[in-house]
Amino acid sequence: MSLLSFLEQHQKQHHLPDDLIQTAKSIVNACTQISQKVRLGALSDVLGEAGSGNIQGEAQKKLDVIANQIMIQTLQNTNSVAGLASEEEDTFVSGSEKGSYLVLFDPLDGSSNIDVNISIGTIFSVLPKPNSGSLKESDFLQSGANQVLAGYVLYGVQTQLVLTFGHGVFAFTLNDKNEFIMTKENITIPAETAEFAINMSNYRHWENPMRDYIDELLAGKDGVRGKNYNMRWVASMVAEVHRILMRGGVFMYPKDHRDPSKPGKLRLMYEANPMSWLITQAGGGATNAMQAILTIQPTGLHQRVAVILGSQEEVDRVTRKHSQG
Ligand code: P6P
Repeated sequence: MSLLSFLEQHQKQHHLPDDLIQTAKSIVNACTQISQKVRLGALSDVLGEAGSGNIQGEAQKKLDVIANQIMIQTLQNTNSVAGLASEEEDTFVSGSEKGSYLVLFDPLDGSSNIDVNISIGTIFSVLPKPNSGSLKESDFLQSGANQVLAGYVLYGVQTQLVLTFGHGVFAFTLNDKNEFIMTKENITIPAETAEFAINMSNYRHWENPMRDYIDELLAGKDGVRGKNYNMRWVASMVAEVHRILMRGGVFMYPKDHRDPSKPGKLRLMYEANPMSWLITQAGGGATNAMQAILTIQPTGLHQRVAVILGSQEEVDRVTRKHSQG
């Protein structure tokens, strides 16, 4: 089934507004354009540094800037989109006065992987515009529970779109005609897993409950967990989340002591919230080690958060260890 046929059927089945479907199509259109840039790499002069930085204090890659421009230009020309917020923009960008939706995105997540041809992705989150009248930043500061659409496009071995409107998680693969065709439906995650993803080089910076949890995994079948675990770390959240949706696992980017002002590395609004909604829609769990991520009331567009997400049994164990202190 094509994405267009799926959207038509899903809209009828779940009474989704026309404007939301239009917003989804516009996001996918932008990501298809990004995919065409990404896949050519050096052949289209899109690799390397842009020579600029963003509000996160990060050096931008050329593709970060290109992907951001494609998302903004496409969404600003979409009547249903009232405004957008990007990881690469200091504040929000206004869209159509007639728009009903706010689109928040990380245009290209995993940028450190671009020049070495490892999977990267675009992450998006859609919220309803809460008030009539002129848009303000506080309109974006809604908890993840308010999302009406979320997903990502993974530019990997295949280009895959994964999304949810709150009625299950669906995956689509881009074909040689640049059309997305559904390849998985109603994706679910196993509650148990033997695979974890974390950047182990930060071990010395973690709080004790996180170290204790990881020590248990490393002890394998000789320890309290009674089974051996495998580890993966791609340094691209989209690739990690996709792997977990395909075969289970747990992904962690915990709070650490390197910068006490930052409760984590990942951004709540356009990384943690959309990915947490996908994972929970697929039957998994997602917390900041203390509370469900989707219940966090945002205080800033670019605020960071600790992220523990994936197979429910592991997320529960990490969260329990932190609540016991
Ligand atoms: P580290 C990419 O920069 C990102 O935001 C996520 O996609 C990824 O999971 C994480 O940071 C990687 O962080 O510290 O391992 O480079």
